Amino acid sequence: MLFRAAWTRQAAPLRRQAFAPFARRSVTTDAASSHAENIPQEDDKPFTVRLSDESFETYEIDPPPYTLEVTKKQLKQMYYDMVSTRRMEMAADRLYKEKKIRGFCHLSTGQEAVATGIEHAITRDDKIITAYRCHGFAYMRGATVRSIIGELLGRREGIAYGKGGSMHMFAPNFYGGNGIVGAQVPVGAGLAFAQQYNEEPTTSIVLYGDGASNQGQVFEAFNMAKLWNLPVLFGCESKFSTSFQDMAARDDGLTGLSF
Ligand SMILES: Cc1ncc(C[n+]2csc(CCOP(=O)(O)OP(=O)(O)O)c2C)c(N)n1
Ligand SMILES: [Mg+2]
Repeated sequence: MLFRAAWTRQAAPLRRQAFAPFARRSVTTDAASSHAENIPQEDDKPFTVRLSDESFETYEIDPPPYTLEVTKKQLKQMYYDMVSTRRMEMAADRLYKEKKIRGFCHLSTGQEAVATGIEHAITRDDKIITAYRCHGFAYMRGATVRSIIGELLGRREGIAYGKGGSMHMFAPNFYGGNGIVGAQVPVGAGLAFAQQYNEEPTTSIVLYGDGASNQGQVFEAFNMAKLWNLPVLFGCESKFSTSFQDMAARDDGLTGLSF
């Protein structure tokens, strides 16, 4: 009993914040379509990166700025984060194939830029919720690689004490890791509602896959978020080349709202 009480008080294994939150909000794009001139020698001197005109497709909304200020130090940190996430996922891949990870193992190989880019554009006080492909988000929100791999192996050192596995990882201001396709979207709208209700100057980032994008609860969450003007950003992670203009037009047609 004493042992159990001591164990439940054990702090979740989290990384110390690896980087200071950026003062400016920034976006990233692939290297081939972005362009930078007058790159300074110094690591911490900002310079301007110009994104390609094709970086954003929008529907009844202005695109974000096509230029961003960034330093070499920030770009190196982002690269480090993406490579660390990839290596962690490749290690998990190996352990799964060796049958050391049992049950589910949803990897985000190739999607590292999503978790990394989002984390570098928000603050630690903003909230993130996603579906089951969550290892990269847990890592970027502060979980150690050891605690993520430990979770996959069902170990007590895991970020959810070995009880959650691949789909159920949590960290401060990271609300999982959710296994029911689409269910995290209304929960995310609820997080944003709480932020608005408590007058917190923060935003919720709510991610879902293309597989959830036709669900009723997802449209209901969009609808309520717009009606209540909730501080929320919904993001669809699609591995297919679905036209987001088509999706936005469909959402508009169904809900009568423009986003
Ligand atoms: C409500 C519900 N229906 C079905 C499933 C089974 N299921 C697991 S993953 C998946 C596909 C989801 O695709 P997507 O959201 O695009 O995520 P991706 O795997 O492509 O990242 C389905 C249907 C589920 N987990 N929950
Ligand atoms: Mg998908």
